[in-house]
Amino acid sequence: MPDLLVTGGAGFIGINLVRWWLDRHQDDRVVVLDSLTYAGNRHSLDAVMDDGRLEFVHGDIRNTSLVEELLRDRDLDTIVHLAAESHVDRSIEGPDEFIDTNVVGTHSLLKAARAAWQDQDGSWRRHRFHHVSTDEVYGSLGSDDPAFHEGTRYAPNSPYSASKAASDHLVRAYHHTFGLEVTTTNCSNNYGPYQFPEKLIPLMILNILHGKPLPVYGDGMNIRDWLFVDDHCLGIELALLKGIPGETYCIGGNNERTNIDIVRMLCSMLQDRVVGDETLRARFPECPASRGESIEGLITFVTDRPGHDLRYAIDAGKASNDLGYEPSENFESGFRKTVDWYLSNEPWWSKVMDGSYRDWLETNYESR
Ligand code: NAD
Ligand code: TDX
Repeated sequence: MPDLLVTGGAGFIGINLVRWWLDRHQDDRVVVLDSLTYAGNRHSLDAVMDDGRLEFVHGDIRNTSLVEELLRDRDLDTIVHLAAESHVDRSIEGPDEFIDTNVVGTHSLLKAARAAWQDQDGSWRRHRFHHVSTDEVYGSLGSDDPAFHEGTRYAPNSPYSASKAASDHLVRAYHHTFGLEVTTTNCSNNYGPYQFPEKLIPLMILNILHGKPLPVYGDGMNIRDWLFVDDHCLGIELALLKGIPGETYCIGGNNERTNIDIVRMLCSMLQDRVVGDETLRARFPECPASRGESIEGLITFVTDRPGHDLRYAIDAGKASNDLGYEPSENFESGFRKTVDWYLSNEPWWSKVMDGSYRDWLETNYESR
């Protein structure tokens, strides 16, 4: 069975994947490599840290010799590469970090993998490099266009998606030229526990609870295909266990919704929850529902994101046929689980947002 290096394992999808993997693969070890940017939170792994099979390394994927050393010393045969700068709006404000981490960082990781896994005579040890990418590399769909699939032409529109597209091409090139055994998954918008509250769903949940405006970009009619994070973890697991080196797999949730529908759905769900729960009304006095007012009144249409892609949708037919992938979470249940998680985990999001984890880290971890 594989022993994994999970890059970006202290981020949203990484935390969920580490938990998913350790639960289902009793004989495997997992090493998390994460540089703990604003989006990384080592404490999110606390619940699984006692498991002797998990090790956390505070370090950067751009440190090629560190990665090579980890792969050799820990005898790791699989990389699941999640580490990235992941927020589109930040890539518009400042693209440099996206090129450094997503492009240069991925290349650094590929070099380390090759150095550790390829012998002097050119032969390879057993290995797999799995690259986690996004549907955004395919650009934007019109309302009636067929969904993205593995053969869709790349047409990235933001500095974020362009940096992810570049990383996909580097991964492909290392397979084609050097024989590195790679698989890539391109997935749609994830949601679920531990997502940093800058992304649409957690941002809206927390703004609702605190009675802050709900900023909807443009007319709110942009469409995303929402994927519950556990279904994404299943897709990654299947690609690792059954995927063919050199292949890419599109992973989606079969849940296309407009942004305004998502926001209204969260308003309605939390309206019912807060009105019907005295404890929530006491915890969140600034939420309009705590004063008997409508949460929807917080919806505020704001200037659109520059270059805002209209629609993403995934055709996961290949993953379904070749890997047996089927998303299991339906939209309503996934949303309910997510809202429940944020209501039950205030210590997590309040610390993430006020940066107190970061202060703690600076005094407790040496950077590599
Ligand atoms: P995230 O921003 O929540 O987490 C990223 C993690 O990477 C953080 O823990 C951060 O500290 C770490 N990191 C950043 N730079 C690093 C570096 N140089 N070295 C080591 N670690 C570093 O991101 P996420 O939402 O968990 O996304 C994970 C991956 O999945 C990304 O590659 C992203 O492009 C891709 N993806 C995400 C979504 C989504 O909806 N969230 C959808 C499709 C694809
Ligand atoms: O405040 C907001 N208001 C708003 O209307 C925010 C933060 C977002 N939006 C819109 C923009 C998008 O149409 O909601 C949609 C979702 O936005 P994000 O959560 O920022 O996600 P998106 O830009 O679609 O990208 C996400 O999915 C693909 C992830 O952040 C990427 O990492 C992933 O590759």
